[in-house]
Amino acid sequence: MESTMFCYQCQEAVGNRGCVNSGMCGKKPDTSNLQDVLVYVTRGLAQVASRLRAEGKPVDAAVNQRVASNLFVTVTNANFDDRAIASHLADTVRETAALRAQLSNHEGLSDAATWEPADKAAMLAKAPSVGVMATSDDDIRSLRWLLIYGLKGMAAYAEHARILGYDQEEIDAFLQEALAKTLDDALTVDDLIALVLEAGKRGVDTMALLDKANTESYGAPEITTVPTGVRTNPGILVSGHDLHDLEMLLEQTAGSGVDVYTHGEMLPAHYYPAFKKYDHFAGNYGNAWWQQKEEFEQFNGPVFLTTNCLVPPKDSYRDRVYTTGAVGFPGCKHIPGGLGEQKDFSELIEHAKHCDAPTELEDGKIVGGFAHTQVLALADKVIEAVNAGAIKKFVVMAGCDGRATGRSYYTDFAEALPQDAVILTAGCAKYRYNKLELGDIGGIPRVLDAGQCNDSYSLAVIALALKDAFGLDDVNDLPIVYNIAWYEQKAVIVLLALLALGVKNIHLGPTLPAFLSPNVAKVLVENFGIAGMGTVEDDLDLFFAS
Ligand code: FSO
Ligand code: SF4
Repeated sequence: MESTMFCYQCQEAVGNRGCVNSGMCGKKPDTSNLQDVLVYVTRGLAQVASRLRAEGKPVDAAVNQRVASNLFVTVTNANFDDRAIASHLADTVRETAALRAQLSNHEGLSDAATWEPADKAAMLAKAPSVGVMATSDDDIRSLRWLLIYGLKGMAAYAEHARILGYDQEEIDAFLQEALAKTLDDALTVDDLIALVLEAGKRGVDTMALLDKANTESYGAPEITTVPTGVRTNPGILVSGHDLHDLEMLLEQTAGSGVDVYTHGEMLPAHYYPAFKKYDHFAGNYGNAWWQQKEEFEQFNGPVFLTTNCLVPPKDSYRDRVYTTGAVGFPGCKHIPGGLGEQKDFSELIEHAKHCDAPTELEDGKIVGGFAHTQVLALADKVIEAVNAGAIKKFVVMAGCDGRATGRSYYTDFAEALPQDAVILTAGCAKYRYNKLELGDIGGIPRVLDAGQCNDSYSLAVIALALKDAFGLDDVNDLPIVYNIAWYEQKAVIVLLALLALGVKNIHLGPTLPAFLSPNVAKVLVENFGIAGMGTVEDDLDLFFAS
């Protein structure tokens, strides 16, 4: 059958090669193709902006936001709405033309920076010549898209920080320069490897910026017990990663008789002091993103997606799904509001008032809030437990969850860990084991959840602090092993950031990315000891051999 699209950016790529007829995620060919073209013109805009900087001219903050938000729109499970994507595309082309006019030197500008499509048909027709398969060399293609996917993750985190009023010109300038370089056919494999590693360093900076934005806005996460049961009021379920959206919704629902629950990656919002004052912030409902079809159905009230991961909704509850920001789905109500603007949730709140209370899925609790400030406050206790031999090893099991059946490995692995091992986690990967009764070691829980996927940064801060506390020269000498699950492009920047921090021997599962060519995979294996996932037994032997 003839291919109508090509996408291999996430862990669900068909056959671990690529989705060619339609996405496992539900993305249709037109959507995928429009996303490829949106990325292409964004690379063009980035080239013009980088040229302007090189000419010593200032680049408006709106350009930084445009580049980052366009990339965010193309992250897996964010936007399925062709109309929205085509409109971002047309706006970008127009803004690029305006910016181009400020350039003194137009020589060598790429097609991406100058192309102006007449309509949507022209956009779609462009896709095959600008998407993944437009690069013929296996290794250049692999590195180019590894870089672009890492930049998508970085862009998403930069956007979260920007929304809270935090940005860094150096981060945006690098992001755009690196994007522009993906248009340069003169770059060699070595040049691209250097850029990918540089992206990792900038990924650390971006996550540090977001950590600062989150903690200065909402306080440092604290150890918190989050209920997983339901109350009797109608509710609104908030998913995704955007804390500012949640804050605005909590403000507007106060006193309305509507409770607010978190889903998936929004769970860690409960750990922030600023959100504890809302009595109607009721708890966490359900599990990781991929279980939403059943869970949204049973929630009965409106569901609000602030970022990915959205699964194409069933007809039975589609009218209850509201999106905002980078997220979109045809037929779902999109709540507008840009940087610094208040969003109006009155329609969503009115909708909730006419819905039944959520159906109870469970009635337990999840304990979390072990971001770096909290763990470092317990440092003496942790160091004592390590010195006394009560804690033999920390196992970093951060990352993403997903539908692949092989991911039951992570539950089995967590259950089979020796009793003197502590799990450090962040991201939605934790739902594979955060409701198990794994106990504690001298009062230190055996699952320490730092927060969302971006809070993997916290785990790195903890590791670096422990390295200093134990007087070690190398972070790899710590009793820490890395068994990470990945799904989409934010996990790519997290991985590159860990590599930039010098972390070696990371095990990545449930499959290695389809976008790694054999040679690029070899570079990662030889230089960083990256390995895939084995069986629970083999991996336990490997990790606990010494
Ligand atoms: Fe999960 Fe989705 Fe947070 Fe990702 S909800 S999978 S890496 O978007 O971002 O961890
Ligand atoms: Fe396939 Fe993932 Fe791309 Fe969706 S995002 S089309 S599942 S590779």
